[in-house]
Amino acid sequence: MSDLQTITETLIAGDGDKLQELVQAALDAGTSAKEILQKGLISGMDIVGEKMESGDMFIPEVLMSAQAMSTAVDVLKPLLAEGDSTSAGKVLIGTVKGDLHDIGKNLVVMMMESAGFDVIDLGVDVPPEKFIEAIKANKPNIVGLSALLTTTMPMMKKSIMTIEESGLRDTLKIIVGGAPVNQAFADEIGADGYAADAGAASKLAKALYA
Ligand code: B12
Repeated sequence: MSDLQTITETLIAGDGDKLQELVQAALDAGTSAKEILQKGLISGMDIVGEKMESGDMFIPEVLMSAQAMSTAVDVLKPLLAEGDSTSAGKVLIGTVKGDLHDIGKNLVVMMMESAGFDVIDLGVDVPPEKFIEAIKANKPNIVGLSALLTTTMPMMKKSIMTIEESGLRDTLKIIVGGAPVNQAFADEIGADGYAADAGAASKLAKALYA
């Protein structure tokens, strides 16, 4: 089995300590942080999702994989940083109300920070009113909304509408993302942009703020 396959298997098994060791060993052997993230970890979470859907894995096991993923990302974090920090602007981000998924959002935060953005992370299950309060308090240039469930996608629309109704829409750009989200949905709900992954998200934020 290749290093990346072993990483994927260990992520699925939810063994965080072993996973950290394997990630470090792969780095030491010369595999790039990006490759480990994409081909070892994110592809592993996709398999976890499939197993969850088919009933072969249950929530506690999925949570163990999610926690293992976070510890592995901690090892990769310093190496994934893009490096050119030109004080890009301020980003406010959160997973919308009703949705507790944050692994992808946390990766977006990491890439944005490493691209030089000042990021305020509101966490998960963020109601529209909390976005409004935080926009008033922090005056971000960009607001990022994350959703991983088809049932919480409408909450993205609600959040955008609430921002509009509060008269704050013209002061910022809104970007959206998460596995079930796509460009067509982003257009439909009036977002300014959509990105499929964390790297694309930070490029999009730069393009919109420039
Ligand atoms: C881990 C996980 C969980 C964990 C979450 C732990 C955590 N701390 O996040 C737990 C166990 C809590 C969980 C719970 C549930 N989950 Co879940 N979960 C997953 C799983 C396996 C992986 C998600 C993940 O982390 N992917 C890896 C990251 C890196 O990818 P990502 O999130 O897509 O993020 C990337 C991009 O989308 C993008 N991005 C993300 N956010 C943003 C934001 C912006 C602004 C931008 C620009 C880009 C961007 O960049 C990211 C990085 O590249 C997925 C399956 C899957 N393959 O998606 C199911 C999945 C999302 N879950 C699912 C379900 C059904 C649930 C539950 C309802 C299960 C239940 N019966 O209770 C609950 C809901 C809880 C809730 N209210 O949120 C379904 C959703 C189905 C659907 N159509 O809606 C999925 C698809 C599994 C499946 N195949 O059935 N889950």
